[in-house]
Amino acid sequence: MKTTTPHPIYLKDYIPSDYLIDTIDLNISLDAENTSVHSKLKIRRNPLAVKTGSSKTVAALNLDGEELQLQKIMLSGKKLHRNQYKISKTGLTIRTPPQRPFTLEITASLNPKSNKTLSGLYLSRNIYCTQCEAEGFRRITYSLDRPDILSVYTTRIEAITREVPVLLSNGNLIKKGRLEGTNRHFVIWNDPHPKPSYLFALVGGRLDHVKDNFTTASGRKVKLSIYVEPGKTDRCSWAMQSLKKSMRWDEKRFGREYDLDRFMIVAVSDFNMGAMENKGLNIFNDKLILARPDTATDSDYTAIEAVIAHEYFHNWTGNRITCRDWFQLCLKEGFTVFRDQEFTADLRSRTVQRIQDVRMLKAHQFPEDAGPLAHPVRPSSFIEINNFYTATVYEKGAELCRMLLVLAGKPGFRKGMDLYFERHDGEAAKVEDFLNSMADANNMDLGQFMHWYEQAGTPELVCSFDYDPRQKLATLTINQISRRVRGQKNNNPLLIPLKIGILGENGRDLELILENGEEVRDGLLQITNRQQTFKFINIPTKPKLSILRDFSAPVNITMPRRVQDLEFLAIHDTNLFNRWQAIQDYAIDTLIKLTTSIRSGKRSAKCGRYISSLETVLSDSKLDPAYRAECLKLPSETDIAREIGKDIDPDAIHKARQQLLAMMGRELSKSLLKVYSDYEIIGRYTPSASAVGNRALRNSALSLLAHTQKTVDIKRVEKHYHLARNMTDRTVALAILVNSRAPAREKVLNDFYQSWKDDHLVIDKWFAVQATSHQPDTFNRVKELMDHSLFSLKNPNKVRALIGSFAQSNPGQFNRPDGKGYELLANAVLEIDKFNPQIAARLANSFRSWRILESGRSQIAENILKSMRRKKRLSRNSFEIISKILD
Ligand code: B3K
Ligand code: ZN
Repeated sequence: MKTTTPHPIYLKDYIPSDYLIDTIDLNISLDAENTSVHSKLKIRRNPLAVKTGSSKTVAALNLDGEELQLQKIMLSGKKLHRNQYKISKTGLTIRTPPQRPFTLEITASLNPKSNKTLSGLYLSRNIYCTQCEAEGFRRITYSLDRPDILSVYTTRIEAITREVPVLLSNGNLIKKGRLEGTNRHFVIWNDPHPKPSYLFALVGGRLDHVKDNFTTASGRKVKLSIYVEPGKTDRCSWAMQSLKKSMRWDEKRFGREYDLDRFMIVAVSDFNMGAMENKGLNIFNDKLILARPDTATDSDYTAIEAVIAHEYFHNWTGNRITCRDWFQLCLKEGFTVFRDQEFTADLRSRTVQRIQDVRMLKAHQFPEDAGPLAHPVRPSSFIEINNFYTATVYEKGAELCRMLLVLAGKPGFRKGMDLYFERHDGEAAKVEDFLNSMADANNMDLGQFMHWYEQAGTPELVCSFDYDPRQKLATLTINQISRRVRGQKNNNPLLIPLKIGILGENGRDLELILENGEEVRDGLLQITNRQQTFKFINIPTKPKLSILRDFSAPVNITMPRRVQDLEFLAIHDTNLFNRWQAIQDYAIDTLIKLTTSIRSGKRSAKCGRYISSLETVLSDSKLDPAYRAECLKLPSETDIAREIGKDIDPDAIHKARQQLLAMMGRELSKSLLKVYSDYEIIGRYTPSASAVGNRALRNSALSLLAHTQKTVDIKRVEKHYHLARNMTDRTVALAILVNSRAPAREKVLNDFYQSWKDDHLVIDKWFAVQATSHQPDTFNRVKELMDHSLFSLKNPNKVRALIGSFAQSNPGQFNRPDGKGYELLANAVLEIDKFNPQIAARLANSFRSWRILESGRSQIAENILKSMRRKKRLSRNSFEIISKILD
């Protein structure tokens, strides 16, 4: 908790550590309330340390440590006197350490049971587990808890055998045994790969596991295990399959093999985020491991596959080459997100994956970049690093890697990546190291590209496209505009790869020949200046422009577009991503018009030919069902608000969207009914791409039909719920009914509850579905559910399912004009902040777009935020978010 106003730290102030720790030997005796940790650190002066003062002065050694009870400290075998060190709330200082290498032995104790921050060592449903990234290791023992200190760890753990039969840590198992004459046992693990402290992990508890093997391309045999709570091994097979697919894919696509004898995954239920890539011992939120057709939905299955891949891929991008400092976080996170996106694209559908990634980027990263929390992909300062695990670092970071792929081509990108590993394996690197490898391997100049990492804000390309029939010339003019972001000095034009296509009358792609006769290969233009003009010759008739194909850069396009053009592209664009984009743009255009007419009190609403253009996609059986399902999804209410940009009335947006959905249900009913009956899957459940796609299409048909509110359509949903043979179909039907006033609403909610009340993961779906209901009783329900015996503010999954869903996925109900939604959120944030600042700060993020709301709501939100900021014992995490949101 902060006592004074916390200060930011700056990238420009980075200095190497004065000391290095070559080895860390830990001896940990587990106990719920009094765990003892003995550590032996081999320390030496860092040859790269920046010399300060006279050459005779020896720098003090400042070790990080929090919430630890120091018991004993010895330096090279001798007990240290009280005046030789200083202890504080944040660490331990050895005033004058020896010049020569020395060992430091420290014994300290800690209380895992009372640790509700879920950082450091804690208990999750009686399982001991750790979370060290970013700065949790300092809550386990005193150390140099920074990513550029790489040490070899040997970890001995002991505990009461009956209570804690399984004891795990990173690396290879060296020894295990019983402690004679006691009821205790021990294990010793050694991780031969030097690693930063944030990758340390330990697990202890009563756990079952499933085993498998993997033989790497070069013949190394790896033992794979997934550990779960007793009785849950029947939900691990998808996770295991996903792991093996990831290991093979990384070998094939990027030539990266696994490097230890074991790879272990442990699933725990109290976890601040999705998962953690600790070396050889990944720890996961159990939501992202456990799956059975009756308990997990298609989205759960695909998320499990992607996150297992993500954490596994970190073994190279993150663990083998780690970050020099936390400002370089995108070096491992953006890069690894890019890698997991590519994995899913290779395994499933590339177009559908791109659509989903772009939808996510626009939903989370674009608003972040447009609002008060905007920061560069490589931030230049922060107060609390845990606040910077953001959509910008992750998702925009991934987009930057993707642009490099577009610029260098697939083989070029691979060459760059290989060079990066050749140069930096085993090191703590910087963004520059990555870019230099890419540039050198491809003989490219990426100087201008570096600005992408340093400048916040989504660039805008203001475009115009003209045609001169006499000269058969099409002219594309592009103005690159960057928003001024507060506190940011530089605002340079960026290097933007812009993929385009020009379509002729018949919808076919025309050759792109520039005035000088040069052909534009793959439709790729490079934008480098503030203004650029491209003239294309031999264009026989008035063409249509398909711009930013495959979303080749994370930018906004502004250009006058007639609905006829959108309609044309929605039906004809040969680039399927852009065809989807045109459908989205057409929908947004329609929804904005509907919203405006609702606000101005007009009754009749029209939606032009948007619905008939959808019909052509819906009934085209040559198109992948998963793709068609994506096209049928309307932009969310938050997407519409983002496009409108100011003076937002969430009620009007909600009504407009509901109106359009009802129109779609009515006008498309014939095709929807056909889809519903054609795409029923009879056989066994599988989460394969095609089965997931078929279910998605069929379920969106079910949902659109239900928007008509006709009894027959609602009855169909009830039947769908009761006949469902998997959780995907069941939750889709449940959500439709909970969103309706159908008499069956309470009955199915109760049925679901009775069936799953003993399953903490499935019951989260029950919380979430109620929190996202559009019905006006939602606020009261959420309030009531917060007191439900199965709800707990201490469990992050519960908080996300109920409060997170309400605040982030239900704008209509959360933004109640009376401000009660805001109050509920503020109280929850303040309560959670007392014991878990990371989760509290994340939740506080939900307020970030308050300024774009209409004045009544924004005034209430502002007052509430101000009163939150005034609270005395606010954590550094929440303080940073709330004060930036208000600035
Ligand atoms: N590296 C972790 C995230 C750690 C978050 C710390 N607050 C999971 C991941 O991105 O792979
Ligand atoms: Zn990651």
